[in-house]
Amino acid sequence: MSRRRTIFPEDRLPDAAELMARGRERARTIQVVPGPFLSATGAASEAAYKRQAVAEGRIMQHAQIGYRDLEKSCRAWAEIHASLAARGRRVDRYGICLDWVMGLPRDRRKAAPHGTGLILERPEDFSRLAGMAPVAPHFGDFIMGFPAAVENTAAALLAGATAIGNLGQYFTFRLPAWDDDVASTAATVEALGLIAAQEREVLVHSNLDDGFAALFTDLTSVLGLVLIEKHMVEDLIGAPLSHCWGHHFSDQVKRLAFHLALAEVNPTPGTMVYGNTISYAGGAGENYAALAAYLAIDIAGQQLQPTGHALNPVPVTENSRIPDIDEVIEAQLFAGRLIERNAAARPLVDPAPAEAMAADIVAGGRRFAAQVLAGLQEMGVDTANPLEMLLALRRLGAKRLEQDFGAGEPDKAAPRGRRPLVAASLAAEIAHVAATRLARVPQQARAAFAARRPRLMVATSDVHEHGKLALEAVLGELGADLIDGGVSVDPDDLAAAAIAAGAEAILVSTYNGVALDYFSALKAALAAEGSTLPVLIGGRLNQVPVGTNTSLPVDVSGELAAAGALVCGEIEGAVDALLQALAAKTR
Ligand code: B12
Repeated sequence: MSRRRTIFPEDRLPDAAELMARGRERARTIQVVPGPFLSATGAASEAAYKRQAVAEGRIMQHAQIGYRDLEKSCRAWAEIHASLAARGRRVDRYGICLDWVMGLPRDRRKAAPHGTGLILERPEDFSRLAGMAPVAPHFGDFIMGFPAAVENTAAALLAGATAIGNLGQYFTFRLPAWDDDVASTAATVEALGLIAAQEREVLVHSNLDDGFAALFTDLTSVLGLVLIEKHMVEDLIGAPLSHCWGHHFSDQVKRLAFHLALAEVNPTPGTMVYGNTISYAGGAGENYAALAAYLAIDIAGQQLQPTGHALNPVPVTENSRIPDIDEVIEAQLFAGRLIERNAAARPLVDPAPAEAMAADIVAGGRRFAAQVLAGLQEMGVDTANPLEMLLALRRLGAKRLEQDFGAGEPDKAAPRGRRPLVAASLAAEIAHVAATRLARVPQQARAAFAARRPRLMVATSDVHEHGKLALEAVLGELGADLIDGGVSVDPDDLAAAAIAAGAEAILVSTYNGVALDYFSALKAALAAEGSTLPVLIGGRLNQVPVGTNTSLPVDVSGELAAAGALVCGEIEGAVDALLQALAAKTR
């Protein structure tokens, strides 16, 4: 088989030029319709507004909202703006947290398992939401990168959005029961064509952490991807590309260094720098410390090298549930005050260590990008064709891209077979979680587990993979025979794979607020094959109750246990649960 065939087994792929032309054709009738934000500010686009704020030396703020209930989301849109204005502060932009079913074609949404986010049923709903206050509407999650990319992008433009995404999600997100990545890619290329043909400047937004940044072990790979995305979106399609990043950037020097590196390679104004959400692991007080720690760096970053990124103060409740409106307001007030209080601290910041690291990130990033492009060409991928480029990157995935093209020197002991030039913080953080959890497993249980050596399949129901990685590290250390069940796996596929692989139990890590539906479907699929394999489940075990539209999902641990799941709050809980379940099976 030719090397091209290993990536593209299809005889024919959709024609990228035709798709872009179709997007351009749509732009004859679909152009940005200014809403309250553009009208009130008089800016031609959010990019222009950002450039103006940079010129004034003003640091902008971003809030993330999107409750299942549209009425509540509209209320949030108006209330957050009004509360801040009443205190003399400003929220510049809102990111809308849409539900994952929004990525599916409209007629497939009802039947798919719903998460916890907002569902905008009709194009008018986009405009209604954006009409609630003069704040820049940023439609990111589940707009682009999915089969519904064209209809969603059109609705966002008509609602006055001039920053639309989220290209990062294209690379890693899989929608439930949707395997047609060619259709998703074709729709994305057409939507990008529609954006490129807008009369106003419309930023294509890409959240790097939603994509491969959550999985790369080297920050040079992340920056290399920025360069490759720019090649695809700006050079090949002709739309301006804006980057967001931050969830996984916990190390403060690396956070500042990445900011400086990104500024060097992408002069297009950034959408927002995301909060360091993975540092939220405690209660409100502890999370406020995490919030202050990353905001201080992001403020220093904007003082040293303004990029137009709005700061994103994540409410301190976000690790336990979706934050409520008053909690979003509190976090915004906190950020506004911190920006003010830190204004005079600029001379105290010595950027030298971050600048040196930024130079390494840029140099390594350029090497990674060049190696990826050369490697793809060698495989027979047309690197001047945006559809082939997108699809090849998605299909190769983060692990292979880094293994084959990473900028670091080969090193068999390193996770991707290469020593990272500037190691991403995440691997160390997952190793820390695993070590802490492992230390809590009693000696007796360790011995029993090692002697039993159970064959276990570990999988996730959605994109959240860190719980799975930590779980695998602990169970592997304890001597389990692990089988990778995959990420974002549909329950029927997981049941079939576990039975085929001879697994003795299945461990599911789930976060998207689908725990009960997922477990029920998995149990039914196992039963249909006559299997009673034990299923352990952990992560965020909540769900929006059926028949309600509540914006705060409720805990379903009790229902899960009653339905027969082995519910695990923490990793160490899995050890005893497994030993007992397997002993009961043997009896
Ligand atoms: C990192 C993160 C992401 C990353 C994931 C990157 C990746 N590739 O893994 C990114 C940025 C991509 C992301 C995306 C989204 N996310 Co997110 N994300 C998080 C975050 C910050 C951390 C979760 C995590 O990995 N923790 C690290 C693990 C190791 O720790 P832990 O969760 O405490 O887990 C412990 C135990 O639970 C146990 N465990 C976990 N699983 C299992 C399983 C078993 C069997 C056992 C025994 C134990 C076990 O292990 C750990 C140690 O003991 C949380 C908020 C938070 N701070 O917790 C939100 C959060 C989970 N995300 C959320 C949402 C809504 C989303 C999106 C849908 C947002 C959107 N609209 O786009 C998308 C998902 C899209 C999709 N296709 O699925 C929500 C879920 C809401 C809910 N259910 O109520 C949360 C809670 C944030 C929030 N408050 O809104 N996210």
